[in-house]
Amino acid sequence: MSQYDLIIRNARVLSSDHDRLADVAVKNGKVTDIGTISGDASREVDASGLILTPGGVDVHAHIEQMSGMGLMNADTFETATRSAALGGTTSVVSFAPQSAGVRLSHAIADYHTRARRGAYIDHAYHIILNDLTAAHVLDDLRELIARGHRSIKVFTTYNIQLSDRDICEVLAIAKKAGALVCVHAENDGLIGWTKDALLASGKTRPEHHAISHPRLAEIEAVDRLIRFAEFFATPVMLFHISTSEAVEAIRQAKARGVSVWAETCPHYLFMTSEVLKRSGVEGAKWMCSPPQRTKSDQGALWAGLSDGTLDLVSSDHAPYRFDETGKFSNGTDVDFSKIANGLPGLEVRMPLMFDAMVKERITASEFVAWCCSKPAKIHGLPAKGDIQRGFDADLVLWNPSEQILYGENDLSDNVGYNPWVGKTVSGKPVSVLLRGEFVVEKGVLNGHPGQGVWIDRPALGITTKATPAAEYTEATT
Ligand code: DUC
Ligand code: ZN
Ligand code: ZN
Repeated sequence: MSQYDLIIRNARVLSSDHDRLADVAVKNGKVTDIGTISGDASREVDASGLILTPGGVDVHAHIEQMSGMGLMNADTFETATRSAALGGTTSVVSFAPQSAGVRLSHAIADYHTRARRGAYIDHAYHIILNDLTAAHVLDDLRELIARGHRSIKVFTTYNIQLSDRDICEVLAIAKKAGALVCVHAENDGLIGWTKDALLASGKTRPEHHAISHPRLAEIEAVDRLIRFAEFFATPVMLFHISTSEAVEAIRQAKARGVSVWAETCPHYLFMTSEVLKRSGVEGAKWMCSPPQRTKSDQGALWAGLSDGTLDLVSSDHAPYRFDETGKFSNGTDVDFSKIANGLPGLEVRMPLMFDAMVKERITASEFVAWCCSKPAKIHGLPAKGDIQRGFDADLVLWNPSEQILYGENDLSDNVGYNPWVGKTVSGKPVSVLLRGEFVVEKGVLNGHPGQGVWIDRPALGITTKATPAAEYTEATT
């Protein structure tokens, strides 16, 4: 019998702590050895000229989820995760939203059934809360956190927002139970007022969507959530940061020790709001919230990633077809506020960032940190996001000399358009392994729906740090 199941030989191996030519051995789905390996394996792959990275960890993707407008998105677990796998992502955290009349525990059970049937890659869920008065909601929440669902998502806008009072409640519970609270942080009042003013003056096109989400809406809500994180001394993850001012607020918060994490997304790093100005309603393809901003914001986002102010890059995959089932479910002749928000990103996030590495805009260790190891660490995915002994053998073999020219409709999700059409990236994920099995081999999908498993995410350690909030909780308990 062979010593290993698989040895990948002569690859340039990138991990959180090394960049070197090496062999990687896999046994029982785990990385067991890295270096010059003399043992034998049932299968050996010569990876000369290729780059081996950890499988991508995308901790922000909407899959089989109802939008704030009550619209089911276009992807199932099968279509979303096959697309993710083909783009070099092997773990995804999507959302299990609370919905009226359904217990949270049932919502999670329903997602388990769907994902178990369809997912090509490993997965977990953030629990979205929108009504703390629903029966059993807080008991279910505590129970679910204890059972390995250790993150919560709340909104400050989007028709499903919680009040500040309720966000405080969630933060207090999360702190005690060991969960990470993730936030879509934009000020609802500012957005609502601006949107109404634009519509009243006849500014109804997709490009006006960008103006309807003033940068101050993000700045105000980010500032507020930072103060809340400080008050409760519990970690907060700020999703999809888009403005330079928010980056600066997070930088200052981190400098004074606030436990705040932050992500940004490829569509803020590589696009500006100019994309919304295409003729007719074409711009709707790129509409998302917050919207793309300016070149100068892009610079601030890259600088924020480089100095550790921003922690990671997620896709915010939000799939809506460019037709009456998706973007135009309210009709094509409608104002921007009635067009579904979001663009697909699961398949392109890793190649876009890999390309930035090949072009030396970012380093190899930054690529691994932002796309793989930090998302896994911050969101508590054990044994994911790195190439280390004992870690899951979730691996991607890239050919850095191959290029991808994105076309109109060449992604494997169910969205029907590619928002990156016309862009060429250097580096192709030729083979992708999930726990040692080839999900993608030589560019061809080789896995099967249901191959992915749920990732148990143990609760965060409970902090003993003294906090402003403790004064009150101790007095009342
Ligand atoms: N913004 C989000 O916050 N979620 C999904 C889509 C979008 O544009
Ligand atoms: Zn959001
Ligand atoms: Zn989102």
